[in-house]
Amino acid sequence: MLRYVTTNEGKMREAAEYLGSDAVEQFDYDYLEIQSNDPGAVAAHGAREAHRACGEPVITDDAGLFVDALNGFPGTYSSFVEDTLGIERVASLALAEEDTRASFRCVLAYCDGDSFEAAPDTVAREDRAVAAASAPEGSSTGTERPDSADSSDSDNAAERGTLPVKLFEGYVPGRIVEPRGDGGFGYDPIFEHGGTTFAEMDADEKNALSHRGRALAKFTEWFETGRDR
Ligand code: ITT
Ligand code: NA
Repeated sequence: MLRYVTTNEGKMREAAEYLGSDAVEQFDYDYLEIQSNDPGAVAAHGAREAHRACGEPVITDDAGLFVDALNGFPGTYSSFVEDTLGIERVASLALAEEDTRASFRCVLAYCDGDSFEAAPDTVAREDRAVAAASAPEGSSTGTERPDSADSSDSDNAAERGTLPVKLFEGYVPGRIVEPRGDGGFGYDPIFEHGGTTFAEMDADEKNALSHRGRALAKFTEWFETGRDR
């Protein structure tokens, strides 16, 4: 069975809603997160570690909120900033700016120990163009590559570096608002898309347009159509 590696119940709810609760189960494993402003690098590193820990096919999910006027803050540090500042203070910082545009990004990393033959670039071109246009410099999303960040932190660096991982990215633009709604999780109450905050949507509505829903759609298409191998 496919394992969704997360300690976050909100992520798991959305993944199970999208993939079906009999197709995926939670692997509540707190992998060591590398420090990087690239969510793809964080997710890829986690997927290798989680696969090595359980031997089953795994997906990791690294996500974050990127506020344009704050140069992409809190980005890959969204979890730490949610715990330290809290979402209201992030909203205050963003709302002090003239430009309140922001985006959510999610990178899913799949690893089952098998290799993938196709070109390793799994991020759709059009999405990348959108992300590049709006994301701050230096935060461009990864596709699979030899992880330089992986090579120094483990005595199994060589093996870890060769375990193939496939990445799927989702991106959604929006803007920061005062908190509204009590659904969803994390930064959902302060993120508005099309006049509605993510916390005002149910999981189904959010999946239809969210960063995670878009990444899950790409994963599903690949997973169900031969996996390029
Ligand atoms: P795992 O690493 O165990 O999956 P986490 O919550 O630490 O759980 P991240 O490292 O990816 O996950 O941190 C993501 C942060 O962004 C965290 O503060 C989440 O609450 C927030 N976040 C992620 N996806 C979100 C979403 O769809 N809506 C609102 N906030 C989200
Ligand atoms: Na995390």
